Amino acid sequence: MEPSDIEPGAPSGGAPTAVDVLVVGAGITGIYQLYRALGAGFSAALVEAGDGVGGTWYWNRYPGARFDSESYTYGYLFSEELFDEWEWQEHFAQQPETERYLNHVVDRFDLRRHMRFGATVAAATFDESTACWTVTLGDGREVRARFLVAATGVLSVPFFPAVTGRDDFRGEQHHTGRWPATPVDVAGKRVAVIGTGSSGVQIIPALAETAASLTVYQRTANWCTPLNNRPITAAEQAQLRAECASIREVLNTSVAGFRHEPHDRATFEDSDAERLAFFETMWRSPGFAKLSSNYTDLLFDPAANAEWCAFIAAKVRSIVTDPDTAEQLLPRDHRFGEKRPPFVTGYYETFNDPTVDLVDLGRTPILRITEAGIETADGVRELDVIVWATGFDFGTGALARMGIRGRDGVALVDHWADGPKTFLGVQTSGFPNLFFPGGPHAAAGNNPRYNGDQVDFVTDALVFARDHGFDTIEVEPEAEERWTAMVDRGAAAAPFGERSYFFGSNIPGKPRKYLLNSGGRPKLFREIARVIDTDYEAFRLSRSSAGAGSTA
Ligand code: NA7
Repeated sequence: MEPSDIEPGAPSGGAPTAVDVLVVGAGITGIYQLYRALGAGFSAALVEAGDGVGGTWYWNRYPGARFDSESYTYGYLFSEELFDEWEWQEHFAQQPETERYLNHVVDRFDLRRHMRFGATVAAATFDESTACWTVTLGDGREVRARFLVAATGVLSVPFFPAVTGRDDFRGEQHHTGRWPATPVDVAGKRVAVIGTGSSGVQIIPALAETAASLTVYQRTANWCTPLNNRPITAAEQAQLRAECASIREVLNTSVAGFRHEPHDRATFEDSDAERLAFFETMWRSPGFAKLSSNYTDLLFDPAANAEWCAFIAAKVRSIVTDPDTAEQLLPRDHRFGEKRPPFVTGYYETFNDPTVDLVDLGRTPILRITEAGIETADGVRELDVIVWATGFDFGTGALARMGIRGRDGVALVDHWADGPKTFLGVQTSGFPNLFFPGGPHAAAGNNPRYNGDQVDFVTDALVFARDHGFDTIEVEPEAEERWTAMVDRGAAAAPFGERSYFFGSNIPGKPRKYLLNSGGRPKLFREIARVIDTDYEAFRLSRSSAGAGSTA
């Protein structure tokens, strides 16, 4: 096989390039997959649509963007030296720090020379006679790869609602998921934010600091609780280093990929006073601890959930001085945890700023975007900047846009017309040698931990195929049906409701199918162990007529 000649900024055109493993996407999953593939002795290359490293942490560079998983639980665990040498500045790092970290990883492990930026996949076709993928890039250049690993992420295709007149607006408009690299200066400007999901509630306080006015267009309120971020002290840095091995052990085995201790009591086992004190502790706890360390019945007993929601509502009413605004900021349509809960810093306080207004789209829906601003039944609000914090085509969005065709020319979008079908969230039948770690049916918790598990599995599978002289590896339809049925069955019991984007419900026309792994990480571990114990029984391994080992 030929080594990769893909270099950053390489000119377009030229002879096809051949590699064993082509990774798509330079996000946290793709970087790790490239590292593992090279480490396992494959020739490998990575193509990335953006002009730099980071994936989610490249595109979502909006003011206020930051982790809501603890920095040291989100970063890589594969190298103790890396863990030791990188000092996260905050418990929940801001986007620029994460982007710096990922660039550091790429350079430290000498991965950049295998990457090509500004390279969008336009089509990917499996050639049955050679058992190779031909990947056509946006500039027409082709790459042939034995194995194609789409590490394209679940939150990488921004969603714009079909609002009339979006192109008529004369001011600036940006989606949070495609924020420009050149800073957007909102000082003294009239700004609108549409959407109050995790991205909206992060950007709103940040923009309010300098904008002349900020209008928040909210369709549905969310149960927001404090992130409780703070700098990591020198003593904490030392402790993190000292505990590296145990942190890794906890994260590599924990159900959701977090370090938070689960609680051991149910809501009504405590007296009212004890419960109030516990909720105060939860309110002051970091990020997702409010889910993972809360009462054991929080997500399963509606009465228990209502207690926590009443506590949050009382907090919101105590923070937001205008009672009408406070009521509008309280969800009426879902319980805590039924949608992915956002974690905030100064969000509710922002609405006490006289330059910030909340527009309840339930009362006054957006009629259209005009040249001057946003029109509702109350008239046109003139604006200089519109921010679309309206989410993503979750789970399948990127895979559906890559023009993927497998055996017999079948398109992935047709195979998945009724929703994704996968085994382990890494492969689908009829698409040999295609893997998508970090895609649909993958995570249900701290993403890099699940995605890392999947990358490790994919790498092991590639090594197994190579070492046994096979050049094609393809999941059996029965295994795919079993895993997909498990996901669908578990979806009924999942805490997330059907209005959550985890069911695709935010995208008009998208099948309402559960897009996470409802079996959680333990199920993933069990199935991976079974695959390995049975010498990959769930997969069909074969040799192409052209013979194993040749991609050229
Ligand atoms: P989300 O969580 O999908 O939030 C999107 C927001 O946009 C949400 O408030 C939506 O309201 C709102 N939205 C969507 N369509 C419309 C229309 N047509 N009109 C008005 N408002 C609309 O995306 P985020 O980017 O905030 O977060 C995605 C993930 O990124 C997050 O979970 C983290 O993992 C990081 P709705 O609630 O649907 O009424």
